[in-house]
Amino acid sequence: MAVVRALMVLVLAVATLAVPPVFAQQARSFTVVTVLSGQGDNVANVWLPSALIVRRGERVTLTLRNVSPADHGFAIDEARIQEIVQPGQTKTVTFSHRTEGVLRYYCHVHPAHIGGQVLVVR
Ligand SMILES: [Cu+2]
Repeated sequence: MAVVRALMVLVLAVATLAVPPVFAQQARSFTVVTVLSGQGDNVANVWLPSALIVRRGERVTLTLRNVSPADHGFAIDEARIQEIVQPGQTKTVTFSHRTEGVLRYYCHVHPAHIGGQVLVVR
């Protein structure tokens, strides 16, 4: 009986080792919002959050929301994304990036509009 039990434990241990580790999820979603930040002469439009971290190769969905009173752009050159989001509206974009690196996102309508970065990691 002890031999059978030991054999079962051994089989379970081997089976556990044979199961591949759980890899990172294959899709990731974020909501990115453009807001007015600051007061008086120091008001600026900002896309928030200013940094997103994704894994290379995974499918990334960004929901772009514009809660400011003017049209704003959202562009990521490496992902060939260039959208205009109107006030109060939402747009969704998806991309996947195969290599590690930093992708800049920015408003292509207003050079002073503060964007951010997508950090693509292994
Ligand atoms: Cu803008």
